[in-house]
Amino acid sequence: MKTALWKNRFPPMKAGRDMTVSVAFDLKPYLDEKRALVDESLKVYIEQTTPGAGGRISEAMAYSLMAGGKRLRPILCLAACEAVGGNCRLALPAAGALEMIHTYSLVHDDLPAMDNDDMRRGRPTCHKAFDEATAVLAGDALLTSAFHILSKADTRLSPEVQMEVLGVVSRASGAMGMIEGQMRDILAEGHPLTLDALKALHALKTGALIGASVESGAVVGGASQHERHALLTYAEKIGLAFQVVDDILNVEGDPLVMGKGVGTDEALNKATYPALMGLEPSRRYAQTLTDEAISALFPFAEQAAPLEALAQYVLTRKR
Ligand code: GRG
Repeated sequence: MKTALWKNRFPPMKAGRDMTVSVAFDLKPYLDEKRALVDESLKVYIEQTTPGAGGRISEAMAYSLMAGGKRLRPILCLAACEAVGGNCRLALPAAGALEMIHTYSLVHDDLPAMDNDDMRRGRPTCHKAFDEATAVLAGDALLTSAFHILSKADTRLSPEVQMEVLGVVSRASGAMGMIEGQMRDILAEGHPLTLDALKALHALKTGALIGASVESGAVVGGASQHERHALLTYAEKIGLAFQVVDDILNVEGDPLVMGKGVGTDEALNKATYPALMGLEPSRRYAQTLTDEAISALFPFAEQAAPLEALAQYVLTRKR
């Protein structure tokens, strides 16, 4: 992985005249360290939330959860916590819960009633490896286990902070966020969408959970309102960039690297950024969104180096 170069910006003056002090930030060891932390916690959370359950349901949950996802949402959560000066270990329950919710959405999205996909994270989808009923239940269990983890009393955090995180995550994953986005996506099938409608759909479908990842980390880290607002702007921009890149990868990505099929959007005649704007304008748009996300990190100086590198990662990812 390339070394991300973080620039300590002074307030922007005129274009091309911003003073910078460069600090090298190597994202790969950071990602490796945080992924290991998240994976370790997730194994514990599955065990904690499935005692008494039959082996099949915890097996199906673990099958999808431990299948090698990028862990982008939990790592954003930990990085946001650190950007505001918090201890990222305190954000691990929120980070794990967000990955469980994300994985549930993938398991359900892959079902025949939705996208009917055979491959996910480089292996057969949950309903292919088990069966449809088990996949429905495994998704349900991942979602409810996530809230179980969030609701466990944690003496290291105040009850107010825990309640705030519960509110942030439940809003983003429910009918005010991801579910409404998915509903709009389904309703849009066979209907042309305007670019604004597409952006609004994605702000809900994928943006809401990415926003909640950053926001919950910020809350655990003790962010001020000003810091929380700046981080929400960052999250909004990278959430949209994530989706634009996802659409581009669906056109020109390598299915072997991505662990899932490509060309599916065009086959289904789906509204996507490349379809509505063209491929090259979509690339430029993703770059602009990334630049805007990074600008929003200005108040955090060096502490936001991982968030800046993560924004670049979202832009340049190949899977
Ligand atoms: C509640 C059923 C339901 C769906 C919610 C998020 C979502 C809507 C559906 C997921 C399907 C999908 C392919 C969405 C497009 C963008 C996306 C979320 C891709 C997968 O996220 P990555 O790339 O995946 O972070 P990994 O596997 O790395 O975690």
